Amino acid sequence: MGLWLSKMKEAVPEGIRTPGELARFELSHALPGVPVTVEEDASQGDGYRIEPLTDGGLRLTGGSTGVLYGAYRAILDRFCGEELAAPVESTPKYALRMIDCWDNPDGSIERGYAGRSLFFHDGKLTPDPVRIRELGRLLASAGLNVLCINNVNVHFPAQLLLEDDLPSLAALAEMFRPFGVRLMLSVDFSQPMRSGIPTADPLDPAVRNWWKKTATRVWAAIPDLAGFLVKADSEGRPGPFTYGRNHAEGANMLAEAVAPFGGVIVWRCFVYNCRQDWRDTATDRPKAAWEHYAFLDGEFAENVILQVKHGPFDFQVREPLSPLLLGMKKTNLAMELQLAQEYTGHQIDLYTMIPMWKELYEELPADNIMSLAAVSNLGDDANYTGHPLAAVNLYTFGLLAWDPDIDPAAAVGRWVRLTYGLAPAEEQTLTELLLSSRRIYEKYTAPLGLGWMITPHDHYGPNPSGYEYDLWGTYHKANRNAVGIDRTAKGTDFLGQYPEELRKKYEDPETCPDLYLLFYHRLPYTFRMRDGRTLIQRIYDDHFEGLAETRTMAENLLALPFPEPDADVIRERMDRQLYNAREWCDIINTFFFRLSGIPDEKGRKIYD
Ligand code: GCV
Repeated sequence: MGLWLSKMKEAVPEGIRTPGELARFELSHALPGVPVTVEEDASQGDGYRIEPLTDGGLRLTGGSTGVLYGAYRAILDRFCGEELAAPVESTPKYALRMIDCWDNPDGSIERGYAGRSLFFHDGKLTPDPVRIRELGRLLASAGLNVLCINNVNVHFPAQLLLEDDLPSLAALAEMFRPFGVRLMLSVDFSQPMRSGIPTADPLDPAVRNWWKKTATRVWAAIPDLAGFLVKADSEGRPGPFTYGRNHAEGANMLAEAVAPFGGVIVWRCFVYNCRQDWRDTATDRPKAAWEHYAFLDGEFAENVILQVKHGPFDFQVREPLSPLLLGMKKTNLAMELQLAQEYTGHQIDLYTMIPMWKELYEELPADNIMSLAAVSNLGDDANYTGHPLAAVNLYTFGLLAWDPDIDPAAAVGRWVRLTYGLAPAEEQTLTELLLSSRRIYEKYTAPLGLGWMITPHDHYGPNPSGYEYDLWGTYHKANRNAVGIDRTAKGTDFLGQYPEELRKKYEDPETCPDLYLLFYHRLPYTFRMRDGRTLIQRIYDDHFEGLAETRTMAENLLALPFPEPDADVIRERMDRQLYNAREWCDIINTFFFRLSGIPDEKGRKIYD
């Protein structure tokens, strides 16, 4: 077993049925010679307590899944060289710690950068049990407990998972059961129409009945299915709007069908006009989610969770926290993060996310949400995440979902120590490189919160005006004098969706934090920033610095003694990152120089 479980030498055998059995197996093989007693107490759920005993052994108590999390905690602590001096107790902050795979039945993965699907091949759910057991172990050891295996864009034949292919889904659910991982399924809101019902109207009795019968059949096959995940009325997917119904009516209809079985409906809030005319300046895409959902606060059933992307756009390098996560106090919320590096370097460029996640928590009270979800960065590559160092995002996401107070340096440092047997100074170097990687990527790509200067559709590499005259509502409006969109009360008033304290923090360009400046404001290139630099100079400086820092990062990274095959992959990807960083730096600087005609004060090479 590789990744952060590199020291686990024994594969999980077939035949283990429960998390408790697995906990005992893992402890006996990973900590031979350490006497551990394991006591299960169902009332503790995912929680556990580990007590060091005077004979050098451990007493582990916990819920039926808690003992497994406790076992991994004890094992990984020992692997990190941390001896337990006093009892530790732990329960997760969030009950649902979810990974959402965007895998299609043909084996492709939407926004996948680590190979093909681990689950689907040629239209069928045909996972390799050996890899599923490895994956189960990875997820459980990171504290993750819900896995949605199919794309939220439910393309045919994914619908068959609720029909003829249900037995394969049930078999997969069984494979994951010993790991405490429950499956979730993305469903097609219009699926009743496949059975000859002429509508998918959520208030139509035949539709309601179809979902109830379907849920009964599905939960009979998979009694611990976590629920359904739904992308409705978004980017061409079907949904309640077709029938003049709102999203509470749509979600609650499904919620009623799954409630008798303890299922949840995770309903995504990624709804916006993706056919916008670029000439239309009245519509401002970041406002869309709030406009569709805020007025429905309190209207959703108890077993509905609204899953909100962390920012109001779509996983850009820098976006403010989505206002929905602050404004819907009477609704169950999940925050959706994206481990798949769609806009953040395709698992070619280094991009460690936990510093960004912690920034979100500076404005998000942890209790505002009841679940964390992340779009998967997994695939069938031998190392699971394409870039071996991208696995840090999967592991640290698990730690964050367990405890959002986690210290980013400690989380990344733990992953480094578990993954590679490096000397202490090298561990420190790698930890620091990983922690700095997001800021470096941010510097050489779209500046100061602007976003969207990326190659359309593929989303790798620069194309400053690629989306400027497109349909997706993602415009920067750079001209010869100024750039950005005014989102204050004088402009689109997106900022008006926030509580007053945050409005004040961002509304004045003189005091708005630099890194969000062009998210909220339209400013002339000659605008004087607080550090005395002009806006255009800051754009040039950031890009040159980002490129220089990537070069230094490459030197330091490639000097580390990674084992093969990781060393090879890291070298090859770093070459591509260096190329990408140079393209970004030169193209963005050239773009702004050609528009503004303002030269770099430091006389560096920008292309005329
Ligand atoms: C699964 C963005 C991505 C799409 C993704 C969508 C979503 O638009 O580019 O690939 O679709 O977000 O989150 O639903």
